[in-house]
Amino acid sequence: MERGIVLKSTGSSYKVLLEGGNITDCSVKGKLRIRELRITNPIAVGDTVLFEIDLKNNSGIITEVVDRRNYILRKATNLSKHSQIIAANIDQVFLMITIILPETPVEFIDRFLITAEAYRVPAKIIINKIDLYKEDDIEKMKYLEAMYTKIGYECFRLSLKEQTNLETLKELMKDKVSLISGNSGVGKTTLLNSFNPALNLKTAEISDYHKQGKHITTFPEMHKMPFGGFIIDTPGIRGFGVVDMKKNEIYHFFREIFKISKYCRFNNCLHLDEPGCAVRKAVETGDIDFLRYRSYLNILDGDNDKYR
Ligand SMILES: Nc1nc2c(ncn2[C@@H]2O[C@H](COP(=O)(O)OP(=O)(O)OP(=O)(O)O)[C@@H](O)[C@H]2O)c(=O)[nH]1
Ligand SMILES: [Mg+2]
Ligand SMILES: [Zn+2]
Repeated sequence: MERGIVLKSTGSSYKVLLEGGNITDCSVKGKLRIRELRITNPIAVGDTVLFEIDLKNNSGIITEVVDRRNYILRKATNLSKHSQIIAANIDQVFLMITIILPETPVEFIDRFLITAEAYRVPAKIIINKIDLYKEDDIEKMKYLEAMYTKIGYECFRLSLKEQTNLETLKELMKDKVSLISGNSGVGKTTLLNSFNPALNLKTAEISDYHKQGKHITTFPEMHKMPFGGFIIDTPGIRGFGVVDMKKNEIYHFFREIFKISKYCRFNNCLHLDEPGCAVRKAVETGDIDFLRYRSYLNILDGDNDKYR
């Protein structure tokens, strides 16, 4: 029996890294015991698997997925009851955003952050393409930076074009398993290529017309870094379907809202227009940023499709 880590999954075949450093293609024979029925992919990138070598085909047959330390899920589609594991056994997630080309909506950021919060995976924000920003964009960047830093999410400015702050990020990712997520075209794959030019992964200019990325990366894939650690590059997503959160649970994952909610008069307060709501009061005084509150309201509203 061999043991390895799944680097990539394309549905029926898996690229597995063995402890010695070799890479083997594996498949699954028959049915794996699936613990969670509503998950579309029983084996995900980052999973540790046990497999038998099939000498005939020089490939492996996965027989078991070792218990996960953690994982991060997103909904397959809004209406679907099924979820997809984006990756398993991760130390931290980085959300890469850009102020322009493309513009990352605040609600998109918040959907991602509450998901990370729900799965208890530390999240940090990378603001890329700072070389492109004019005065207005810089103002906007500073606003978001202040807003997220205040509630405890570290933000890092980056320009992959000018290679600014690359070393800081490298230090953060060294010897860890990091996942990078974000809209298509923000520069996720470019970051991996900057860290390891030998990877030579495919990237593309964003479209002139739509000012959006072209969904160049199509499957999540984990890459070993020359400085130690792994980075999981993911396909750009337009939106982030928040998985199965109950209405009265959503605010638990907005850190600053949760903190203040204990001062609400009613303990079943949803912070809409209930009397004695401390959250609404904090929004009025500016202690809670209106943009965050607006994200909360939209997510509560269940409008998952808007940012998909
Ligand atoms: N000006 C500028 N362009 C950048 C920077 N980083 C990346 N780009 C460009 O942005 C475009 C998109 O980069 P990708 O790395 O393909 O983006 P991605 O996030 O992997 O996109 P998907 O795979 O579609 O999700 C490429 O043309 C990059 O050269 C940067 O810091 N500044
Ligand atoms: Mg990419
Ligand atoms: Zn309230």
